[in-house]
Amino acid sequence: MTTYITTPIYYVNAEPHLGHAYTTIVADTYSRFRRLQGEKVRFQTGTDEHGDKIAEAATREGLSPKEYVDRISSLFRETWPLLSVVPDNFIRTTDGHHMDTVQKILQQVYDQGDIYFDEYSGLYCKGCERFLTEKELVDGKCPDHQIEPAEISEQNYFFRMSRYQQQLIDHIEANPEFITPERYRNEVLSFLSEPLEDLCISRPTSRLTWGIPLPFDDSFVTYVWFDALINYLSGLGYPDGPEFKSYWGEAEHLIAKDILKPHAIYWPTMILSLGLPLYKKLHVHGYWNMDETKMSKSIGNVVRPAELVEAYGVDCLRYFTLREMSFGLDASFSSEAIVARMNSDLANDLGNLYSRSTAMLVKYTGGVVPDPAADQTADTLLEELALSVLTRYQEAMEDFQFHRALQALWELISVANKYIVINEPWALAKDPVQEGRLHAVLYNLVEVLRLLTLLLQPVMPGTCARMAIGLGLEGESPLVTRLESGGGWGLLPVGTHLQKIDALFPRVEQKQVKPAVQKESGQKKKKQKSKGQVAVGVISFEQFQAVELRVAEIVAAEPVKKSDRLLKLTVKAPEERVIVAGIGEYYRPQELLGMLVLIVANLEPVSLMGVESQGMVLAAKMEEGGEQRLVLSTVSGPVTPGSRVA
Ligand code: ME8
Repeated sequence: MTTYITTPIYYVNAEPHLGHAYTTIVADTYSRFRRLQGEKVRFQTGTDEHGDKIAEAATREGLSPKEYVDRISSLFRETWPLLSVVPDNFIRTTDGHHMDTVQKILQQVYDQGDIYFDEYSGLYCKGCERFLTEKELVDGKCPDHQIEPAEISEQNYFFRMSRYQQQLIDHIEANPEFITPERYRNEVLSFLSEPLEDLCISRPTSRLTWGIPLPFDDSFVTYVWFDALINYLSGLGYPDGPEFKSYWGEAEHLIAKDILKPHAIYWPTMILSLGLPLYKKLHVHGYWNMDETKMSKSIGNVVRPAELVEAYGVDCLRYFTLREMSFGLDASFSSEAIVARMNSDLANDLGNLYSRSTAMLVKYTGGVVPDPAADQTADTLLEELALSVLTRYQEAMEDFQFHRALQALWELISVANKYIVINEPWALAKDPVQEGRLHAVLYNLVEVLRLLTLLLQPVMPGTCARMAIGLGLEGESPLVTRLESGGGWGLLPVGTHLQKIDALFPRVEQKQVKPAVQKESGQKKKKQKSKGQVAVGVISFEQFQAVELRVAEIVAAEPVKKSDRLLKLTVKAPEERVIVAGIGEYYRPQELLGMLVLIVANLEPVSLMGVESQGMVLAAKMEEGGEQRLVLSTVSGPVTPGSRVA
């Protein structure tokens, strides 16, 4: 089996933003998923570098078009590794072989009589780089660019698109999966229910020189869409390249709804004119919006992928975009939304399942995967669910329903977390008679983790590589890289040694600091009755910045009278102050001396058991075997007390 997946080639009139990142992450995820299924995959992206808009952008920057396109194209190319996106081919429409292919195709279509010369006047939208019909306008303006199109009258070359209209309708009707989701298929069929006009495919060089000259008339350059769409063929070495032969029949294009018409109408009619088989599928997604408005470079309301990766980490960003957007519909971006998903789905659900399960294995079996065979309990809950999730996940991924695939995996995560609570491994561990049962419970948990490592790999490759190491499997192990060998139950070998890895989602823990801090402050505590629960909420960056964290050296420590829990610490940060900390059950005063800890330095003082506390010490709260523990957060390395923590 083979897959050829493409993204649009992006215009280089502006830098990449989240919209471009999303499409490209989807294509990368899909190609990784197909590889998981053992398929041969080719994933292509690239940049679209000719046309009015690019020439204008270059002029604005005071650069030649070539200098300008080289610069922006490399910004796109350099963005993809930051997003763990690994294309097999990055095509540029200024590549020599692409330009040759466009000219060859133009000549072929011209020779067979599908291109003719004519006078034309129409409404031209610079933003879309095409003539619009009256029907497409809203209040006289292009709905996508909010500008009135210009009335242009000139002689040009036309492609006989109308000749292929019926053939295209027949194909769409006979192949319900050709354009998905269905609403876009219906939109295209509705558009095709009216007679199709021919497509103007040239621009006179008097108006535009930044394009590929028509091979049969060099006073014209090729219309940018006719040039750009051909990238899907030229990138395969059409017509003679071996890649063309292996991949063209499997082509799946991925776009947003803004460029539906060029892909669902211009392109298939061009392919039919060339006498080639049509592409297999067109997958159409909606827009990322900011406050209800499409994120777009012309409006300027964009968020940059590199900044998002810096703030949230690459795998969190990939997970968020795929989980948050229902493929085909619009979605809204906000930092609140991404932090909420990180806190609940990643840190709480997945992160906790991983850390609790592996910690219990370390504690009860020395980190060695135990043999579940001795257990006689009829306990097929996790196994049955895992196998049903596996099927649902595969179907959803094949259908580009990434949010559904992830929902299915999170159902398994949620049930596995409950399985821990129901089976209480810490209680089983206290009873030697229950050893077989304990081993079965622990085995089931790490087997769920292995399956998750396999299935999440297309979405969060970096995290899954670490999860695989933690499970004692090599990154390339067929148990976590191939559905054929790993997509079953009970496959993790007994006796595998787990390895220690850092927390899966450390950034999220950082963001949880604030609510946890509030809870310990003494004032908030009265309101929060539920003991032992970490409050998880969303805070703004400003709120986070308002918290002054400092390194402090503990210079004295003693118990607070009449309290087992509270210790009175004298710290230097750099001035001396007293902080009362609820760590008496976990630390003896003398072992704290000289320790460099982290404190919140700007809390309002509170009185605890008659002692005034000027701040708070940070500690990690752990739950193990139903017991709670606090571990002070310390600093290693030469740090001066009082240094601020950024
Ligand atoms: O149209 N939400 O290039 P382009 C989701 N060069 N996706 C978005 C988005 C948003 N707000 N904004 C952009 C072109 N995209 C042509 C394509 S292909 C032969 C030529 C993504 O730079 C989405 O994939 O305007 C959309 O289709 C594409 O960027 C448009 O990129």
